[in-house]
Amino acid sequence: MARHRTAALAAAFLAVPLGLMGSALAGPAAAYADGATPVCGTGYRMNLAAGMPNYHGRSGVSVGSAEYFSDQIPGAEKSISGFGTSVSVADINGDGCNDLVVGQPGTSKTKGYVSILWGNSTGLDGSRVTVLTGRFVGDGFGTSVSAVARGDGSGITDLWVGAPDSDVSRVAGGEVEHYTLDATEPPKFQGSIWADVNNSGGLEHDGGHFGQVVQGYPGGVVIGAPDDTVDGRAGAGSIFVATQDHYGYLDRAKYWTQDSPGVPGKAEANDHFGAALYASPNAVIVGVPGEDIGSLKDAGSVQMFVDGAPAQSITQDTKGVPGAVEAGDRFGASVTVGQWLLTQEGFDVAIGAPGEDVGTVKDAGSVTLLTLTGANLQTIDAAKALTQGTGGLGGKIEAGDQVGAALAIIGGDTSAEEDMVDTLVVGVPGEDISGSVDCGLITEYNRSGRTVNYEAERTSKNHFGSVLASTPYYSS
Ligand SMILES: [Ca+2]
Ligand SMILES: [Ca+2]
Ligand SMILES: [Ca+2]
Ligand SMILES: [Ca+2]
Repeated sequence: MARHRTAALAAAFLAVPLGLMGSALAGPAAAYADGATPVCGTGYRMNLAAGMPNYHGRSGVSVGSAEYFSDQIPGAEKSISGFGTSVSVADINGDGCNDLVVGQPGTSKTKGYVSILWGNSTGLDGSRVTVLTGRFVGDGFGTSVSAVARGDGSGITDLWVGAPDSDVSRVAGGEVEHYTLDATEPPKFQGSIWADVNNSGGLEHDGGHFGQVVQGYPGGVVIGAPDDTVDGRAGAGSIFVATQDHYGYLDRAKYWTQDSPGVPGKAEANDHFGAALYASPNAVIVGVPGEDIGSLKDAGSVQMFVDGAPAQSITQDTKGVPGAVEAGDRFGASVTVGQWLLTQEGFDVAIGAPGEDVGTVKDAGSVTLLTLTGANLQTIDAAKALTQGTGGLGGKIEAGDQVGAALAIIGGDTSAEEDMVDTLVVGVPGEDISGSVDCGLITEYNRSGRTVNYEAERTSKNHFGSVLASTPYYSS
């Protein structure tokens, strides 16, 4: 039986009218109207959303050609910033239009919130929002969100919400709240998950921040505690991989660190194993951006898991991987997987290294594409490094751009079958544009060589592109 502690939790649900949504800002709006045929309605798709948690005094999200700010949304919490700290896209109510989940974790003095904005044929529905409220002040509820269709024909979407500063068990030990959603309201709270969920073997540590990162997949969830202490080594990090039973309860959970049997490397202070996650039913990829390699601090690595077992660790020194291991690369700060980014019908992994120096340009950042093959995805069949400028991505190479700080995939047209081509979305939150420092940029890449750039308002320190979410595209 799942170790879900349900009784004490009283999440508040709120559905209120939305009157002011959809007013776009002046200036260059992010417009996602190019490319694939829209999922929902004409001229509109919401396969990509960007969170803007620190948008010159406001906070909001960018979707399609519109931007939505918390102070415009009746029912959203206006007194606190951080709306858009996390975002997730899924068709929650099954009407064919993608819906948007937005986390707003609050501060040490406020509760966190998660808002569900409903999609319709022209954008996001202006008439209602559904709000989930964290239990306690200062628990960081909404720091991470992941909404994923269970994919078993039940019509249920599982929503996982991280509250990594929760003190319920240990100070900032963290927890994850599990909800289920479908075509009816309100969302149903299923339970809280702690570090020792289902006797996984995990321990609850002060400051472990379980739930700082959460990634659902059809039939399960992977939870990162990137600041977890492992054998006294603070910030080494851990992950939990849990599957769901027929009823959706967690029935198996495994706790992994770099000290777990079969995992290469060693758990060391400030590795931050679990700071980035990719999850599918067969493969889990864990970013370890704080991994030191030899004397090179924070060079970074990623750890593969295939069919529930540890597989290879990859660094920039792994044979077949472009580039070289250098201090501060933070390789593995982001990770995702797409189809035909590099190779037809390949398992193509994209790994961000936002601290990569390009030539002498510090922290310009890069993304590494790898096609992995073999039963345990142990063979690197093809590889490519992406940078700005002539390196395949839009924009120029400049210091502090932090290319690859965030990554997302827009799924290609599945009716193309083996010819399906996904699009990689790369966040460049440190991009300077026309004298605006760190206003940020999102750039799309796919193998056709087409690059498309999206900007938000050209205001310094917007860091547009630091938070991304997308969902596979399916042709009708
Ligand atoms: Ca929907
Ligand atoms: Ca390590
Ligand atoms: Ca490097
Ligand atoms: Ca640049």
